[in-house]
Amino acid sequence: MNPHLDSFAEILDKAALNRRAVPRLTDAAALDVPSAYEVQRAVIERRLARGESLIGVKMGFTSRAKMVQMGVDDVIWGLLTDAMLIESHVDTADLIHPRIEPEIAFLIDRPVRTPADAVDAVGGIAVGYEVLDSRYEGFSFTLPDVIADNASAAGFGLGPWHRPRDVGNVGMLLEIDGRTVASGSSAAILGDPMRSLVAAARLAEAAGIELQPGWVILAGAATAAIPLPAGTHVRVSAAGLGRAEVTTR
Ligand code: 0L1
Ligand code: MG
Repeated sequence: MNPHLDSFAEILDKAALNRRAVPRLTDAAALDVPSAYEVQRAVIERRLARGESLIGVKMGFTSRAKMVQMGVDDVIWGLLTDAMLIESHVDTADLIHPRIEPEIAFLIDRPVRTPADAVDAVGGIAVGYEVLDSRYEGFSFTLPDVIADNASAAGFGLGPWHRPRDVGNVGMLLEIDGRTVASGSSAAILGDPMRSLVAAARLAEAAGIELQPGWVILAGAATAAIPLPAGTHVRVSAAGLGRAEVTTR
């Protein structure tokens, strides 16, 4: 790998490990989207070298509002490792400036080699949440910056899996300490979260990665991401899918 790109991966990996935000990479150097994905991959390789394993992917910029905000017309993705899976607690001291958002998640139960395989490969659907934590100062980035930073992925949690069903337009809520702080419809996710799954399969094919049985695909958020303070109880829910909960310390 280009040593220049590898040094970017080192900066982002250290930022996450040290919980210290860094300036945007693009403040100091040019970075295009393909190179940014190389940096992302090198960040993940560092995690895998520490014993983590890949367990899925997360889709980003899946709402029209976020695409317009970033001036892009396509989704991005990041990779999920087992160390990112949150069971019931998250320690905000392990993170820089975390945010949380409600997600629809798909469980893959057979290999997905092309986008045509995606829909039939879904073995389960759940409501979940994603904890975002940009490694950049001020949670501020350009498109290549955020791609390099693994699409701000930090953690995620899941509610119970349900048999595949239509989740094209289900109401979703994000509550903190019993107060609704955001609400929306799964239709905010590319019009139907299933489209995000197909997009994940397209990006996977382009990257030469096969989506594996057992992998989780976080399709995207139905609402804006909300800052995640310590000492709170968060609940996300989606009509017909139940809920997922997390407590922060
Ligand atoms: O998961 C997402 O849609 C977010 C992608 C990265 C941008 C951000 O951190 O808001
Ligand atoms: Mg997300």
